[in-house]
Amino acid sequence: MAGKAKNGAEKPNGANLPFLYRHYDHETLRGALRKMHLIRQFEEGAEESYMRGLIHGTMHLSIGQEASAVGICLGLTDEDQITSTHRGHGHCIAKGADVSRMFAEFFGKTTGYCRGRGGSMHIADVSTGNLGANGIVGGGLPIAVGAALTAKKTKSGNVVVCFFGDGANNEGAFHEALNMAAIWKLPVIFVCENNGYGMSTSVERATAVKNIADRAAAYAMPGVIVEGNVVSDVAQAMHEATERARKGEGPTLIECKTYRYRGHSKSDRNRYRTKEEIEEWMTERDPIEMFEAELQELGVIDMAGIEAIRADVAREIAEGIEFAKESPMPDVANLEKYVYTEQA
Ligand SMILES: Cc1ncc(C[n+]2csc(CCOP(=O)(O)OP(=O)(O)O)c2C)c(N)n1
Ligand SMILES: [Mg+2]
Repeated sequence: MAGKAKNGAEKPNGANLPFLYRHYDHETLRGALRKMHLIRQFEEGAEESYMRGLIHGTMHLSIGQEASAVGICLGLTDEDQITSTHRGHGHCIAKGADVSRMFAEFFGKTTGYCRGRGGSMHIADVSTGNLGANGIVGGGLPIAVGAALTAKKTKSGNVVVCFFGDGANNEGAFHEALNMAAIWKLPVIFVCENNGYGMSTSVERATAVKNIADRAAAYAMPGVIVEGNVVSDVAQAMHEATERARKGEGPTLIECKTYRYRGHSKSDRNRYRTKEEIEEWMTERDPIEMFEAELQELGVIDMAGIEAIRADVAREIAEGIEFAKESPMPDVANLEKYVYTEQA
């Protein structure tokens, strides 16, 4: 099964399968599969709601990248923190967000995570350790370093995960953040979701090094390349990085090679890539299908169990959309409230 895709990703061979089996019980693994379905169906539901005119503005879907969000967050506690990106729905859900409140936020309703003020690109939920999505490419990097400095100074034992895209690796903030995290040995894990493109620009055209993980050498930290669509590979790399961070040995850069099925945002017409390339990822490397096959192979779940998960997730998504539809709109007189520091 070995072979390379256009962005240099190896085809998965399941070599790290035993890792998941050794470290997580069956219920946790079935929960991870459920979360992947929840992310996928949430985004499909959001996409449909957008088409129906229920959501305004734009949104960035991470369909196809679910293994990275779930594999990274699998071993984290609610006290461990993440910073996310403009393509952050999967990160929020993987870290424990409630899809009803997410839909409500997308619909601009008062019951949303930011009372309808933020929308798709600004969901934050400190109660589950989500410090927030960020519309500024690379914007989460310095925030994660600051949060990790807090964790170190307060000796909390928590780690901070910073998700970012391949496009962010050429931002100054990326280099400053990695350097500072390394010299201070901060408990932060930098997770680059390399989906091959920053808008319409391929990684090959924009980045001098072959792998983004190669950048780690300049900041004296491990740089690990993983099959970003294979949950077990992602989770194993993350486990090692987390142990290192909790022991006070400092940061790690993990590069998850992955792919987004949808366009960059709602206005993308996919002119910079071929249909065949998209189809190859969808048919041969779909993270959910591969994880389902892995779990069946391990005897963790059977087809009836998978179907039950899909149906249960569909019910949760339908209820979430209904909740959002029925929730009240914010009052125009209050529009400036809750934008900065006001608490509930
Ligand atoms: C500082 C900054 N520059 C440019 C943009 C416009 N922009 C939004 S998303 C994006 C591409 C980001 O690509 P990548 O980091 O690979 O993430 P992906 O969209 O592939 O998930 C750009 C250029 C921005 N939001 N912020
Ligand atoms: Mg990208």
